Amino acid sequence: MEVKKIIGVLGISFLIVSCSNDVKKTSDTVLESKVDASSCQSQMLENKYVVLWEDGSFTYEEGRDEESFKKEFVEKNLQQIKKVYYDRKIKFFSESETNSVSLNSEIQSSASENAEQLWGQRMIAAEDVWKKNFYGQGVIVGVVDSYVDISHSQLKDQIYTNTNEIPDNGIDDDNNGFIDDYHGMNFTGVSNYTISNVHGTHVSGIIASNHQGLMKGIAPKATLIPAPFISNDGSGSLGDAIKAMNYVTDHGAKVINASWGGSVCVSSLKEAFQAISDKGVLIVVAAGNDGRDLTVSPTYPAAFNLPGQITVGASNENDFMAYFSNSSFSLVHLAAPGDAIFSTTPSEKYDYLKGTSMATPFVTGAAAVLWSAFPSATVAKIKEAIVNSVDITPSHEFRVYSRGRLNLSKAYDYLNK
Ligand SMILES: [Ca+2]
Ligand SMILES: [Ca+2]
Repeated sequence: MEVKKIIGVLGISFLIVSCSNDVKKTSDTVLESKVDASSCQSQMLENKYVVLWEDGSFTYEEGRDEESFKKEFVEKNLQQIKKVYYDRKIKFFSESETNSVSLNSEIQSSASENAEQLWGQRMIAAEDVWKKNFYGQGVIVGVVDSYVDISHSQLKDQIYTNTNEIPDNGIDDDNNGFIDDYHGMNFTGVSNYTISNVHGTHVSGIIASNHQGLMKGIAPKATLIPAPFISNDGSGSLGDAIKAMNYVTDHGAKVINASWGGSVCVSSLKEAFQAISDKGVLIVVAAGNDGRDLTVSPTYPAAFNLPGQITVGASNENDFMAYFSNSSFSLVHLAAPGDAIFSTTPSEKYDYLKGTSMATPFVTGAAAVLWSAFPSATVAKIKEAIVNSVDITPSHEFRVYSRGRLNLSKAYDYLNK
């Protein structure tokens, strides 16, 4: 009887789906419902849209106002358009621990202090895998973030170079659709900038700073593609993020670091993330800093729960969950060091920051190191190794799926057995 009931339900749902195909498409039926949108008004961006096409691809469009966008764009392309979503704001998941410190003042610190400022590297046992000569070499990592100071002496040699492009001539020399994308691509829409936002440079240092200075990146020989989409004032949109993620994936990134999120209203954009994930890239996402359970109150992209996604919470120096870290036994996979994290900042400086923004690049760097050791491993296998080889302290298990904190050495052993 139970089986019959289920079949009956399925039959009805199929019928509903086939009926809905007969509903006449209009610019109003393809545009995201105003009811959904209005409840998320504060995160909605005016006149920016993410368009899902019938063939499964996405594009990003701007309109002068909604009526003209409907008339001039949606109605003209109506047959090819599947759905139009409003773009949404996102935010970073970090805050400053201290004021910026200059290189000179840090040089005066003792060797032991220097060792302890890299407590995260020690705790995840990164050295064990570095000793085996795996440093992330040959692995490309997409830094979808704010601007990266690509001239920082601990980062400059790890920055991706598009040798088919001539920089700063205003021409798309290699015809890939992007002008002057010599060291990555700027998706902020701001062409002249000063690097006043430290976030992208700090995250980059955790992933891949070399070991010839105060900082030791997790994957010091990985290659970074900077794809900034958040400008100095901290504003950025999910649509721009998806554009940047597509760019780094199309240019060979195996891992994308996504130290941002916080959108409660973009579950509809899951399809866009899925499309990027389907290209065979691992997306490592920050859980967020609201101290809440994502199972109860999800934010995105942290809670998308895609097969090719790892969502990361933050742990502290005492190996407890950081007070600010979001958690979830189903949606956050593991914790990684994210409190009082030392790393590179613009203009040859260094700083401590805290946040799941800082925990995420530990996992991103770990994935790059594992891929340099096991180049043919699938995204699923790398994720499995990272999630299943955490350190768990029975007295205070983390409120995450794996119950534990990243251990790079054990993840290596997991793949090496
Ligand atoms: Ca180009
Ligand atoms: Ca050029």
